[in-house]
Amino acid sequence: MAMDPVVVQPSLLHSDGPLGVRALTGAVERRPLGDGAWVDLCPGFVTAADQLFDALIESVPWRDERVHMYDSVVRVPRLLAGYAAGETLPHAMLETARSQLSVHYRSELGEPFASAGLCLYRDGRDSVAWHGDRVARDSPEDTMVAILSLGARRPFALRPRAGGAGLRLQIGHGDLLVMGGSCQRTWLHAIPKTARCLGARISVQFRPLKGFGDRPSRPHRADRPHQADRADGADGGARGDGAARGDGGARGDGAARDDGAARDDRDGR
Ligand SMILES: O=C(O)CCC(=O)C(=O)O
Repeated sequence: MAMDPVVVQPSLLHSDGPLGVRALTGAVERRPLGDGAWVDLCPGFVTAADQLFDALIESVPWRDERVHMYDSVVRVPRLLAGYAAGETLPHAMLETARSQLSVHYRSELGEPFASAGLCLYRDGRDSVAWHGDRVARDSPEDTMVAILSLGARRPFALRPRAGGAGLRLQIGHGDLLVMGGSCQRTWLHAIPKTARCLGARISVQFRPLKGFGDRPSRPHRADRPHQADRADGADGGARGDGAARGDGGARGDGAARDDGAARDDRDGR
């Protein structure tokens, strides 16, 4: 598809050496979230991530989607692509990353990662609203979603579904974040809009069959007009945008609070 030029901030991206993935053993930090949910973080999982970012921007058939919402049609505020279980991924490196993740998490997850969903956030106006991933949020089983982040650093916001303080993790170029345990059932996550972020970000979400089936995730009901399609940053971004409070620094700043966001609706379930 014809796509508007995507802004990249090369000076902010650091990725040396050959394109590859680092070993996960000993490199992953787990943060228990409560209610049986956790996140794992592995900064710099992908090496030479610039190459992968550029290749994905060029080669992925990004879709600009619209969703029907009540009596209107709403633009999904990010571009999407999806690869069902068994489909060839758009870059060999993603196959390598998925295999490595499958090996590392096999004993805990009990099965490999299967599908891959991709999001392209063209700039800080693109976002994903608060949600737990479709299907898994209603499943009694624990599961995992492994997310590779490429390009601009964006806050990854999490908050308990039942209410209470959330946290923001700064996820940068080449970083890996894995949501596990009950996270899709008991916690919500979002990529808030931000006025600070000028560059593009790609996320690659690997999901197992357990809790998801073989299809990559699709747009969420949470992507409704007041929540997601206002390009003025006046929704979730402005309410709980850590960047507006200057938390654009070190990754993994789990201490950054998200109290404003806790006032948000329990959207789109
Ligand atoms: O871009 C991300 O890191 C999160 C994407 C996400 O939550 C989703 O597509 O369900």
